[in-house]
Amino acid sequence: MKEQFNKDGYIIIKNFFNKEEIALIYTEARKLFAIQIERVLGKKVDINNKDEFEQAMFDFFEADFTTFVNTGKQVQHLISLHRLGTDPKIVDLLKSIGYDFPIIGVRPAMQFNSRYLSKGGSHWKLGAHQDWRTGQGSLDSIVMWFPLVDCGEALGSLQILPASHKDGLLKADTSGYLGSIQEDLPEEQYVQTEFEVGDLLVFSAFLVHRSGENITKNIRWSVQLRYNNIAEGTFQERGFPMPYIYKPEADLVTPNFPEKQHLETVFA
Ligand SMILES: O=C(O)CCC(=O)C(=O)O
Repeated sequence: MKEQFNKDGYIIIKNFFNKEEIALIYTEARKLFAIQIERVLGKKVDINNKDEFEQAMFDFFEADFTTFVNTGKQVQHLISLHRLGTDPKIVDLLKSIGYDFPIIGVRPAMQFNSRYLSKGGSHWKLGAHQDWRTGQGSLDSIVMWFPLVDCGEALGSLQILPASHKDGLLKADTSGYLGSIQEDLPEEQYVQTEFEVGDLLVFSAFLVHRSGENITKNIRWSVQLRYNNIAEGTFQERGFPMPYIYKPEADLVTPNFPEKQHLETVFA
């Protein structure tokens, strides 16, 4: 496995996760959205009726963008998602690819990609990029990507350039998530990935990859987990850089809230 990973810069492991553990994350994410869909749109949605639920997601996005974004942020904090990211199976996998001392690179990220969940049409899919530019961790930084639903070309599954991890850090237009590579890339060498629920893609943070084109009316639900190797020499020498910024709002998000009586009710 390590040999293939080092050569190609990625591996796809079929049935790595139990379908049930993935289903739990997917269910909890939809439940969070369903709570706010009911509050904002005034209607109960069946999270298992895919088309009805996803249409309600689009309506919610249009009706109250701020709450939609906040709900999307809460979803990133699901305990089921974080538990999966620290599963011993993942640690063993990292060790089998050569990590002596794995550490979490950044919080897990869940995406729900659809052109109907995008303002201005740009950030529902990412152009060709290398994740190392955002993470800046160990040279053997690893990204794990998996969908919460069966996912192939039509749903815009990830496209990767095999062995591009050895090309170094390529020039990109910004260092942010939307930064895309400005150097010529061999279009014909992209590999279109395909997954069933439970499958896992593991790739080097230097591997060039991009979102596919979701041509369906459905949402592409996916997760990314990122790890660094504390034992990697240049990471230690550079003083363990941490370029992700995580900070609270300076002001109260809900002005004049709470009042004393709210707390009396909570702690009655
Ligand atoms: O899931 C996607 O379409 C893109 C995710 C990705 O490439 C990333 O966040 O690095």
